[in-house]
Amino acid sequence: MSIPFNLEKLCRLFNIKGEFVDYVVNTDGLINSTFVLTFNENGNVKKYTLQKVCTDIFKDPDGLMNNIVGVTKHIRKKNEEVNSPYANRCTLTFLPTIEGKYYYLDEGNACWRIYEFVDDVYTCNSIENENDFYNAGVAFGEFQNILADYDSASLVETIPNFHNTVSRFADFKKAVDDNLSGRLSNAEKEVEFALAREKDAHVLVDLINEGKLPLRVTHNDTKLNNILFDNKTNKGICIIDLDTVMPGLSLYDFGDSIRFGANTAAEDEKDVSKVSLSLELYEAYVKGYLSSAKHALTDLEKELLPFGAKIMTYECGIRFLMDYLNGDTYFHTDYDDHNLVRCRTQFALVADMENKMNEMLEITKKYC
Ligand code: GN1
Ligand code: MG
Repeated sequence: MSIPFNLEKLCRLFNIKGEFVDYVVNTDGLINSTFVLTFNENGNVKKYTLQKVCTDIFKDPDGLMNNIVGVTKHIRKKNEEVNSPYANRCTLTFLPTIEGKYYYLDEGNACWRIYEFVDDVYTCNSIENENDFYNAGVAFGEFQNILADYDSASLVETIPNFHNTVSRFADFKKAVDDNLSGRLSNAEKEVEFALAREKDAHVLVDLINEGKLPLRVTHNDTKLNNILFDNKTNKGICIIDLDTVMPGLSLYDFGDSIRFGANTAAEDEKDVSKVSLSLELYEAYVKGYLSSAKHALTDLEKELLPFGAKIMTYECGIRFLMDYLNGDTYFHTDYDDHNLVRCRTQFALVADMENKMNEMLEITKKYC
């Protein structure tokens, strides 16, 4: 990746002192650009994470950073109140600029921010054992629980209609009609799969409109690699990637975790025969998630958790497919059919979840 700006100069605007040592690029996310920078501050090695926020997608950096600063302060305060051993690493700590803002807009209108690097933690891109996924469930359940008393109406929607599956479906249909990339003929089976499930896209949106499901403060991008696990205890201690924290459904957060983490294959596995929902992993996550979140959730939310997993996987599949049809303008891609490959894994997982829905419901009931 070429470095579009003098990184060191940028850090000085956030009041970082010390001698700049080096940086590495972190390539985990599909949207923002992330760098880890090392400084030598009076003989101490100090690391910071610098991010360039993608303002094509996050159009209101001010609102976004207000959301994040409010929510991270709340999480820290709650951890301090209970003397959590992880209180100093329980959330991200953003640095203000010399002017007192939590981001900096450069000459090209790119938005930069810096947070303290969290030490003694690791991240996972896939699950090696059930206990790690149980810990992931506890961590996202705790995130939900801790934010249950935070007013979701005080947050801006950083991406409007982000998980509104009715509007996602309409955008998807438009992408099929427009066929901007001319690739529609490569994706006929996938388009048919998506169209056949239009009814599903309405279920949660209708329940919100009928006042039956509450909007909460949710993360909305609960991929496994958005949790920092403690090196010593393996507990998930800090939730990162907070750009999509906004009002949403608990089901979105639960569902997206299952979509990503309980899949027996990677999100972009080319061999779809490797894709399936691991019921063992599903159970490990539900058990962990409900152990920390169950008192914050309504009966209807708990009942709908398996459907949440299916609908989030479906939504992600239509987003990848839509981007493929639009000519790869949203997600970073590494090769020509990358978005189509990702769509196929998501739809294979949806199909497997449909077959396993009864088992998912039974498992969920055990921990409600
Ligand atoms: C994007 O950038 P990353 O990897 O955290 C996307 C998520 C998708 C995910 C699929 C803002 O997340 O919604 O589920 O890719 N984030 C945004 O891997 O669109
Ligand atoms: Mg993200």
